[in-house]
Amino acid sequence: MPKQGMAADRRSRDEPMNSEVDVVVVGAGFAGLYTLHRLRRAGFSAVVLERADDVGGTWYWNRYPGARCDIESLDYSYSFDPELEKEWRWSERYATQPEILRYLGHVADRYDLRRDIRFETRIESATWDGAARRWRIRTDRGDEIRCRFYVMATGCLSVPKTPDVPGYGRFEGDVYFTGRWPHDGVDFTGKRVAVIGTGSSGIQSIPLIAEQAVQLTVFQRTPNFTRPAHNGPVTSTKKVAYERDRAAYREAARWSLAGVPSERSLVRALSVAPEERRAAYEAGYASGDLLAFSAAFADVGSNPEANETLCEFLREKIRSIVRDPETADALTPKNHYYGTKRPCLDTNYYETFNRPNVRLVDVRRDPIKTITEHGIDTASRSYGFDALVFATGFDALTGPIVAVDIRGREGRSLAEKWMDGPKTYLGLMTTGFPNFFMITGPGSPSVLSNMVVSIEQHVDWIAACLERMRAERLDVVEPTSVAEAGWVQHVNDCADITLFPTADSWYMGANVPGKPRVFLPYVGGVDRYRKTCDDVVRRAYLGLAFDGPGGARCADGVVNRLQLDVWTVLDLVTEFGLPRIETLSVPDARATFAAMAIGRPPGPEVGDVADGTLPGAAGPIAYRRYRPASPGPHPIVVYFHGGGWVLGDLESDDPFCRDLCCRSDAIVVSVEYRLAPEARFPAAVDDGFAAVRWIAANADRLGGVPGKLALCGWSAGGNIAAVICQMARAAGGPAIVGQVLVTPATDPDFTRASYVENGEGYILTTPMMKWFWDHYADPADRTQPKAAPLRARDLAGLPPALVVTCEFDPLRDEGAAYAEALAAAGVDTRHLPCRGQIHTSVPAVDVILSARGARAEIAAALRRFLGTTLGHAEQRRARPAVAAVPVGTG
Ligand code: NA7
Repeated sequence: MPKQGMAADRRSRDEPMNSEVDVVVVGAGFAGLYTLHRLRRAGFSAVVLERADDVGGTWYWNRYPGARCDIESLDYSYSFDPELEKEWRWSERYATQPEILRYLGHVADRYDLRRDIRFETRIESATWDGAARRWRIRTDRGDEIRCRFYVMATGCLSVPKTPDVPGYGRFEGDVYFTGRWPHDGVDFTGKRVAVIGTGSSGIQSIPLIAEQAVQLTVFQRTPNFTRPAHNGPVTSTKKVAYERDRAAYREAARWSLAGVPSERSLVRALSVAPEERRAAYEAGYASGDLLAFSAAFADVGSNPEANETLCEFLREKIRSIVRDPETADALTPKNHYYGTKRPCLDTNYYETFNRPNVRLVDVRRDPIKTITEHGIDTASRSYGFDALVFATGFDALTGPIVAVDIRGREGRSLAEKWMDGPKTYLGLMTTGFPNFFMITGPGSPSVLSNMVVSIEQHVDWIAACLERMRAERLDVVEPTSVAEAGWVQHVNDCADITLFPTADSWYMGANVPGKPRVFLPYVGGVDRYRKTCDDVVRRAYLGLAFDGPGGARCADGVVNRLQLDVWTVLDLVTEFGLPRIETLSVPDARATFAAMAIGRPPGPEVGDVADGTLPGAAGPIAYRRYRPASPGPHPIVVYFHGGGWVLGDLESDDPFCRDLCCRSDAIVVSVEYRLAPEARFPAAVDDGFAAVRWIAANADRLGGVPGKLALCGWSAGGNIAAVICQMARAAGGPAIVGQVLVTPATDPDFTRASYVENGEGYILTTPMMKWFWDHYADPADRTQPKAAPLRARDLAGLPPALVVTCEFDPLRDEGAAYAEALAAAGVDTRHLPCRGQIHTSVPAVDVILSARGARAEIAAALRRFLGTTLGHAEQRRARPAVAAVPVGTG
């Protein structure tokens, strides 16, 4: 085995401990120290088991040259005690590892924590004893400790990955690991040194090693995005903001995106002029703030094109610093989006490659064949070294937890349960493992946040839960499988609207061979996560089953069923305080409806767009034709906009029409039917039917293929499309090859469950829907199939249908009922229920990214109806859009 530069292995003289405590905590870093303090304060007995011979956790082990935090120290420190805040002064903006370690030592002393920490003790197994309702903890020193609660405070990046480099172990010179650095330092003077790995640890240590070594060779597999930290004294703006009102500053951090006070940006990088974008990037670059780019624009974490503008900006910076063009090129990240691998802050990283004693080996071009006794052989040559430094990273998030043999109910192993990826409730607990908690576990913001803020939040939540259990005489708590499955789904849904899953990163478990590819942290943000945890408590500890002398209780259910981007939109609507449509005059309602579209993403480019008029039922009506960029002729989709028969025009669903046109590779003709109350029922459907007849008869003129015509409509437009299909059937034409009804109004029965469950809070409300019907049709007319297509006596012989419904839509159940009725009548029907979506989700192109899948399904259905193949434009539109997500932190 390689020689490891480790601290002397001091053994304490304590005898094995056989005792019982309320809580065993594993790890004495930021998380373990605060857990111990908080639990003691709450009157619980606790012992902390720590492998090292002192406190510090990650800051105990990672002593490599240049090791610093890259969240500002003022933020990266405890907030639980104002007195502690007052007495500690950070000497730098980004403190070095020794200073952070001193801070943690100070905290341990100040709160007299060491007396309950058992150092140099490795936990070997933790087994739940169901009969005794206790965990049995065994250590490598022969301790057997029984406890009611077991808390893993083991950090997210504490198990170094065994380097997967051929020949590992052969080298006879000095071998170092950034994550296990010798306590008395290393002097590389006169040495030929190799560093393998260019993540944060490599990037921080390389400039300092280069200053000592006679020659430094950096073996790089993936170039990372890094930029200058501009370290120095704590910035005056930060200091002023903090000193003005410390409590308010800390509270702002707790309710921020990433655990550092900042606003969520609503501006899209692609919506501003290139100069404005560049100015924002320059400011972010100059700030030395890791989070500056996520704070600048809302879409860099989710839209590839937006992200690319930032990548290119940063690539330019690299080219401007590194003198040798070949080295500059090799150092330039090209295979991942900014933020999808942990971005870094550095001091003189790129400048280091201008030094004559530093060279870069790009192992993707010249792979490492093997480590040898004296150096490294690549495919093209042999390198001789005196020392090797592995900066090859960690088995992140899950590694430290499954490193312990944890056995829950019926002896089930946690490692086995997590074989295909971690399954947790809130990243705090896991089903089948009662009274077991993780601090910043997988499925919580953890590594995407300022860790200290997230640690405090978890510890406080756990302590409150234990206090409640004590008060109510409950002794066992465990998440239900429903709650856990719901949370796992939510974590994945959130990740799926970001660019994170596109990268081979440790966030995805991709750095450890054989590890399942699953996005590990929670990307919804610190603020939303905190709100979720608070909601769980408020809703009688939703999803947790309790048991004990005080009784058994469980409020089962899933927290956060809304999609993350829907949640964002609803928050914005609340924040803007939009008036209730049904309280307005019709002109004001129309003005409000139109104003809601201002500033939204425009939707994709199409081949061309032309406006015209066609004969409606009572005079000319306007239409807009969207033609794909591909060569025609194309089949035609006639589209009817939404707006409750009262609102809307050709502009209102313009982005959705573009999206439909691109994705289905069909001409989309959007039709402007007459609106109520000026033209009440049946004006809209009569206009629509007249339009469809005219379009069918004039397909050639529109660039279309005669006989290939489908209908699509959203909301009231879905109602119109459904009714027209019935009218065309009755009239014997024109031929309609398919209908796509997106959250359609099919029946004015306000007693359906979805009108009750979703009547308020999801943009379209039950009162608004009543207002629409009142303007549109007299009560006597509403039950006619021409107003309520669900009421038709016979639905047989209608065109094949796709009916889309959304979970949080008052119209959900009437849409589902129509799909069911169509299918029962023998119509080829597919019902697409959209989880976590609201009435307005599907047409919200590039805003509700989580509805992308539904939009793709709609296009697929249209292509199937129309007999077209996948358009090239559809392939291009892989992943657009807007979702404010943190792009990497502590
Ligand atoms: P990281 O960020 O996981 O970086 C590890 C680096 O080592 C990364 O560049 C890897 O390349 C590289 N690596 C790993 N295995 C190999 C092999 N076999 N061959 C060549 N290169 C390899 O860990 P860090 O310690 O730097 O940072 C961890 C976090 O700590 C950091 O993000 C902060 O949050 C604090 P790859 O990218 O996988 O191609």
